[in-house]
Amino acid sequence: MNPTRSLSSEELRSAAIDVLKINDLGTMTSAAPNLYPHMWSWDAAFVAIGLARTNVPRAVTELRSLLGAQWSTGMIPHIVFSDNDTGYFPGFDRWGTADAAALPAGIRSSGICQPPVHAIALRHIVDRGRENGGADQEAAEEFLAESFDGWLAWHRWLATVRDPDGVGLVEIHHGWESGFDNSPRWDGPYSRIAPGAVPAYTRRDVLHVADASERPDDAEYTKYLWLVQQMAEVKFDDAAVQDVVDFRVRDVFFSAIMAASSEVLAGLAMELGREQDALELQGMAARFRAGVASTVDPETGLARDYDVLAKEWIGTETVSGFAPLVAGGDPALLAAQRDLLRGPRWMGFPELRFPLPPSTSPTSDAFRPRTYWRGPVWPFLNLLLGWASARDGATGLFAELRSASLQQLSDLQFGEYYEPFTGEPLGSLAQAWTAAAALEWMGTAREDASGK
Ligand code: 9WN
Repeated sequence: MNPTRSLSSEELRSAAIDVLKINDLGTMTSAAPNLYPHMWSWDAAFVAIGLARTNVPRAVTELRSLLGAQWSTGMIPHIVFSDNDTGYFPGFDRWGTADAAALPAGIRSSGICQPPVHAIALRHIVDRGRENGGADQEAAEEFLAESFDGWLAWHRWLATVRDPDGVGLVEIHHGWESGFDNSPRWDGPYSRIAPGAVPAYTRRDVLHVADASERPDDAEYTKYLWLVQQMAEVKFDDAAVQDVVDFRVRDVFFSAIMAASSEVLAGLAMELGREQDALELQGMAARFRAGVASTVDPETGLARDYDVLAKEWIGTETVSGFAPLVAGGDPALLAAQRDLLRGPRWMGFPELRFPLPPSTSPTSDAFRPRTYWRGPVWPFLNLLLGWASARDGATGLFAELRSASLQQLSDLQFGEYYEPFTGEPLGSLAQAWTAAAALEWMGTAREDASGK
């Protein structure tokens, strides 16, 4: 791109569409061309949001493929392996899920999950389908009716198996389940894990990035594999996993997505005339919203995770502290969180290339500007924060996030994550959910910036 010329939105749109085409494996989209040659659960939801802006039936196919991998328990696995099984470790064999009773026949998947963004994606598909009318609307409505029970089973599984005590927080058993793999949020829980013998392995992820130090280190990776091994030993049986696994954390950001998505799914249930299900889902939304709000540290104003095994709060200043903004709820809490987000520890930190929240606050000792979840800016997260802002009428914040995101993404690299001070794209390029975020930002109307 010629830096002296400003980019037209048509150029950005067509580059983003190309990235989704490069990653298109037919009935699923790889998260990235080389580093991640399979379908990831929460990536698929964001990809579907982007695809709904350009091709509603293809967006439907994306979610249909993901739901096709749903376990008989209701869990939606975090990776659905494509046949393209060359470039990613750990692959299906190393996961050991072939022996899991709940794995559907003919499916190759991992045995853990990721945050439930899917109902939000379904809402986008239905809305775009209705806007377009005709065959798009038909495809969207048909998919809504056909898939509703699957999404409901997914939410029920999370609400029971992963929150057995009804505290309104989802318990996770691996940093990968959070989607924030090596975030400093998890340093405490991981520091207490002493892995047993893990069979020798060769990492492949480090071959696909310019600098291996951007990725989690080998000691972290061995712990990741140790947890997989612990779960595989009990064949990924839900009750047994909870007893044996060395990582048990109530993840506040996952819980916030659960709250927001349950509310959205309740709305879709009403449209289908399923009032009982809508009430149940509204109940889940309220419970997880309250759970998220209950974690807020009165001193920092940030929401916190809870380490179940160590019985302690995790207060590291990461972007997950803004979970209430995703969950929605008490207007005073949300207003305070918006002020904090715009303030000097986050979007207002003076040296940022674009005023967008880094994954860890630059004021934190744990901040590392180039290392994965320890500091870089992740574009898909900004889209999620923008969506939640628009939902809550925070049109000012929405417009700020939108404008800065479109500037960031006009480099046409669609980086997995970005260095906060230089704006350099890092990790994988041509990352599918980054391209999808660009398409969705472009599709949303510019909102009146005079709002909250
Ligand atoms: C492990 C695919 C996924 C994202 C996660 C991100 C990263 C995988 C990895 O890539 O995780 O699941 O190998 O690092 O952390 O959020 O879904 O894009």
